[in-house]
Amino acid sequence: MAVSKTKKTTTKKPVKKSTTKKPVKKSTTKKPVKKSTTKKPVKVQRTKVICISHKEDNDGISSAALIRQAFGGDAILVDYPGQMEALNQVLTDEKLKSLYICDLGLSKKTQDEFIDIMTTLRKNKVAVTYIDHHDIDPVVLKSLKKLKVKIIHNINECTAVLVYDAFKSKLDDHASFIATCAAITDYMEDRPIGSKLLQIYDRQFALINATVMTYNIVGHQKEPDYLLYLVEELADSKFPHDIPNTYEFAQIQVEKLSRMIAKVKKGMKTMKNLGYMEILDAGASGAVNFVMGLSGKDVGVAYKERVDYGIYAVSVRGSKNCKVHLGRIVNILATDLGGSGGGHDKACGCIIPKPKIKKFITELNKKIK
Ligand SMILES: [Mn+2]
Repeated sequence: MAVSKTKKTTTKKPVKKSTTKKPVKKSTTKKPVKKSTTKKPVKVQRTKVICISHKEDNDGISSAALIRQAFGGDAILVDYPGQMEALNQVLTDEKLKSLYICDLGLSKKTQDEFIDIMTTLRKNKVAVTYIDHHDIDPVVLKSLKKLKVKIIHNINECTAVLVYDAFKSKLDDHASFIATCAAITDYMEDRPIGSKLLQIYDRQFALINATVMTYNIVGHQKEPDYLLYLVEELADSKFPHDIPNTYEFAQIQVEKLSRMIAKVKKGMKTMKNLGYMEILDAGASGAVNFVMGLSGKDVGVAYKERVDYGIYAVSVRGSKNCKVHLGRIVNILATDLGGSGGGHDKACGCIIPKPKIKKFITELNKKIK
C-alpha cells in the first residue's frame, strides 16, 4: 500500500518535485522557448496548396484548373450553400500552406464569417488569395486587405480570365483557351481582356467548346469526382473534345434542355415585372434563361428546392433592358428573408428559406420596377 501510494505520488507530483530541484525555475523559463522552436517545425509542416472554387459553372471549374496548373495542389469544388462548410474544413487543416478562393462571391449573410475565417487563417500564416468578380461590399475588401489576403477582384472580367491574367507566366499557352471558354460562359467575352483572348481563337471553335464544357459541368453536379476529373484534364491542357464522351454527354443535355422549354412554357407564371417558375427535375440555372425569355419580361426567376438544406436555390436573370443591379437587390432581399445571395447586375442567385420563397418573388417584383 505504502509503495503504491508513493508510486502514485511520483506520477502525480512530477511538477512539484521538479520545483524542489534547483534547475526548475530555469528549465521552466527556458523550456517553452526551446520546446516551441524544436517542436513546431516537426509538428506542423505546412505544405498543402488548396483551391476552393465554384463548381456550378465553367468559370469556377476553369479557375480551379488554372490554379492547379500554376501552383499544383488540390481543388475543393463547392456551391454557395456548401461554401462556408468547405472554408471551415480547411481552417482546421494543419498542413495548409496556401489557399486560393475562386469565383465565390460574398453576401451580407456570409461576409462576416468569411472575414473571421480569413483572420484565423492569416494568424496561422496561411497565404490566402481571393480571386473573384462578383459585387463586393467595400468594407469587406478593406478588412481583407488589412489581413493581407491577396485580392484579385474586378467585376469587368470573369474569374478564370483574372486568374489567367495574374498568373500567365506560370501557365502554358493553352490556358488562354480555357480562360476564353470561361469568359463565354459568363457572358464576358466582350470585356477588355476577355475579348483579346477570344481573338486568339476561331470564334465558333471557342463557342462550341465553351458550350460542351458547360453542359458537362451542369450535367455532372451530383458527381463531385467527375468535376474534379474535369479540373485535372483542363489543368493538363486538354481540349474538351480530347476528354472522352463530352460531346455525347452534351447531346443528352441539349435534349433535356429542349424538353425544359416545353415545361417552362407550361409551368411558368408571371407578375408585372418578372416571370418565375419552380423547377423540379433539373437545375434552376439551366431553366432561368428560358423563364425570362419565354415570359417576355425583363427579369426571370427559377428556383429549386434543396431538401438537404431546407432552402430554395434561386437563379435570377435580367435582360439587356433590365436597368437595375439585380445582384445588389437580391443580396439585400435574401438577407432580409434569412437567406443569402448576390452576384452580377444581370445574373445572380441566392438561397431562400423554404417558407419565404413567395415573399421573395413578390418583393423582388416590387423592387425591379
Ligand atoms: Mn464567374
